[in-house]
Amino acid sequence: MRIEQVVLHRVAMPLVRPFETSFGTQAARDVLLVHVRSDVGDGWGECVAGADPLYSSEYVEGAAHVLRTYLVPALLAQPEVTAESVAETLAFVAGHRMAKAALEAAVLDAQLRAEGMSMGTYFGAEREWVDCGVSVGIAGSIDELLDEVAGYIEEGYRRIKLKVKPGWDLLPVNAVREELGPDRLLQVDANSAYRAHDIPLLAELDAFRLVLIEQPFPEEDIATHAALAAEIETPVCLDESILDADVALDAIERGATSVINIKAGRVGGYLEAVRVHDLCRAVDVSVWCGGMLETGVGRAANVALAALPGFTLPGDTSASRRYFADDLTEPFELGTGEHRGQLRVPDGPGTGVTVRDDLLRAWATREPEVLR
Ligand code: OSB
Ligand code: MG
Repeated sequence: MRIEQVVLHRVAMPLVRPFETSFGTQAARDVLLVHVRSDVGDGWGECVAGADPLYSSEYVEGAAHVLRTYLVPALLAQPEVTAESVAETLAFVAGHRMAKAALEAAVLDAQLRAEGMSMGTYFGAEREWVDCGVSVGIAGSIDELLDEVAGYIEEGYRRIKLKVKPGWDLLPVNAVREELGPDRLLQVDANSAYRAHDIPLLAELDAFRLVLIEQPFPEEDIATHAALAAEIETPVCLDESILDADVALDAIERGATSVINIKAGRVGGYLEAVRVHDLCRAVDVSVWCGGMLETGVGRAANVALAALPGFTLPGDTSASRRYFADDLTEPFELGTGEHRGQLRVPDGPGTGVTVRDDLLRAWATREPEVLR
């Protein structure tokens, strides 16, 4: 295809409840959407960067800046673009994976819509429904946490993930495990909040039969994750550290991770995400689909990715209403009956969802920026 213009949209999406992690509290999402207009039609991609550089070094203003200054001009200069060529064209820019991923996703959406193929089919999806988990923020008290968790179980979620940090770990995890009973899937995510001297404390989590502990230490610190994995029975899972398929293989070989959280934004795009999946599958490492509080645009692509055969654990692929009263697209809703706790993989062309123009306008925080 030939890209005619790229429009950057900025939208404020209030969350149904504030989301607290070890790195901060978020009350709204500052969403950057990339709209590619080409000779074969349009496509949309969502940038998952947060408003502030707290989860990782990327943040939404930085992503918008690198898109308008470097990434979009590089694609506009190409006479012919395919989703498969985007990463190579953008490789001259170091890092900025979330910005690159959003642009690649928009090109892929346009390409697949033109071909009439769904993202699931393109990625190699092998199921029509995916198992859903929910990520539960740090709460004001253990009672509030138990209420929130009970609500999600009632809604059908198949796995609970608790955000933890020093001072909010053993007690809340113990309380939730008691409430859930021994069989429900329970895991924790520390978003890099611990240090090597916390290994003995983290080892106490073994008592709670967790599915995994996600990213206890800083992104760069593969060695301490390997040291923890050697000390505990609970599987160690990496999120922030896994920047691409090569890093994933290295971390696996060093014994730092035995499960991987795959987020397309973090690894620079859905194509690289599929590569991480394929590699993990080849070495028998389970993967699951992470989330970044996506609107329906990013959620649709995540659900398609989560339908690949190596995604053997429920993902952070929650229903739209877990975060938003109204979604930017048709909402994702959990199934019922045998599909309780699952989301259906969209089967329409591209992402299979449509951006609601009325909401895009109503919630816009700036004028759409047209780059050509
Ligand atoms: O570490 O997985 C994470 C949200 C924002 C940034 C990082 C993370 C998260 C979540 C929520 O845990 C995932 C979701 O439900 O979208
Ligand atoms: Mg995480």
